[in-house]
Amino acid sequence: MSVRLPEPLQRLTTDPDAPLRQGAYRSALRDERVAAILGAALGILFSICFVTGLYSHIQQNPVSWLPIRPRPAGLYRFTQGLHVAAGIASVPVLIAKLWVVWPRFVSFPVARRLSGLVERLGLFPLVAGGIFMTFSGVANIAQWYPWRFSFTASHYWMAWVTMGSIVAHGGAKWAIARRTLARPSRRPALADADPELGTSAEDEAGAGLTRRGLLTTVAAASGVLTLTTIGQTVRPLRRLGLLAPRDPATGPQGRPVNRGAVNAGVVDLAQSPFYRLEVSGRVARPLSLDLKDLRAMPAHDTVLPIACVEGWSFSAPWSGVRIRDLLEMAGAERDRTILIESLEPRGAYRTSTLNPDQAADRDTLLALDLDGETLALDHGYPCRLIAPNRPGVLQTKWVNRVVVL
Ligand SMILES: Nc1nc2c(c(=O)[nH]1)N[C@H]1C(S)=C(S)[C@@H](COP(=O)(O)O)O[C@H]1N2
Ligand SMILES: [Mo]
Repeated sequence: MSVRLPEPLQRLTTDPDAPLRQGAYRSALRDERVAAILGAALGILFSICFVTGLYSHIQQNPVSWLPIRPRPAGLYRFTQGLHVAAGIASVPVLIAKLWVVWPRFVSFPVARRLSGLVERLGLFPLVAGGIFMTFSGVANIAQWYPWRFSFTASHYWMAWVTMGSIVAHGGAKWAIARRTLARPSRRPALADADPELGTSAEDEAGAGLTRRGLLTTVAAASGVLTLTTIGQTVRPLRRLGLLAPRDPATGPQGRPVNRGAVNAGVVDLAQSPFYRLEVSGRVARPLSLDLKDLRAMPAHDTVLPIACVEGWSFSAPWSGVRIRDLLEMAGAERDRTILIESLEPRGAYRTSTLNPDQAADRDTLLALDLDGETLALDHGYPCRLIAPNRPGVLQTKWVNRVVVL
């Protein structure tokens, strides 16, 4: 499309001082090649975040046409670790990319052609979306909520806006980026950048940061940020976890906790001698079991991860009663969704559901023990759900009811 803007609008958007202003932002590093490389890196990192983020979304908001399978058991731990690592790695890349292309946002004229104006307006959701996604994600893993709106809803919907803009922008820039990257790299010509300085060839050779230097710095910053954060999941990197909000070895029973029994308001109920686990709903024989009954049932051992959406995780040995044994004992109808309820009086985490495949899995347990000891109160005593390939937020603690829907 090549529609000229009407004359008055052109004049309005044309700044007589344009060359001067642009000169103020001149740097030999602000070139198309650097912009293309950083753009490609951001495109890849954001795509990884988008795909793994969608997976996390359907884990937490199940859809009937794409049921979550219980295997591989460690899949969610991997995808969510990758989500957070790629998001963190993208922070320095995004900052560098914005720095490189900044003069274009403030340049005049805003646009001579309608297509240019459309492209320029399209930068708004791209830039705002990129900044919002990384900022809200990083704030969330640091458990800092400087806003009133729901993190999950806004992070999810803005992901579509951002990804849509990335696809549109990538499409618009594809040809030019390919051409730029296909050309052999040459030293950025500082003399071109600011002719008034009359830079000589000698100055050029020793002039500040090179293009490679800039890209290496950005890559190193990404690497360091990522390494110092994934210590919250990758145990050998634990001691590097300077920026990790969670240490995988600190907490009751040497395991981290997000929300403990006090904050959840379950201290008394969980320790009450009147505690019962009820199995109800579409069952032939509703059950009401106390702790002794649960201990008398066949115990099953497994090693499974708790993988928080925030990216931290730990794998541990659990022992307890299989959900499928409980369902069989109660004479539950087959192929039903199972609701798991907590003693917790309120809050988003007090229930979760299991689809029929998940409920039937041999490793889907109401765990009574962690690391061979009775579950600590903060880890969900008297019993908690633990199931393969599942976000931590759905591993419901302090369970007192299993309902066959
Ligand atoms: N009832 C209840 N279950 C819950 C939670 C909660 O707040 N209430 N937190 C969930 C979250 S977000 C995570 S990551 C895991 C953490 O398990 P842990 O505290 O044993 O490490 O428990 C999950 N189960
Ligand atoms: Mo979590």
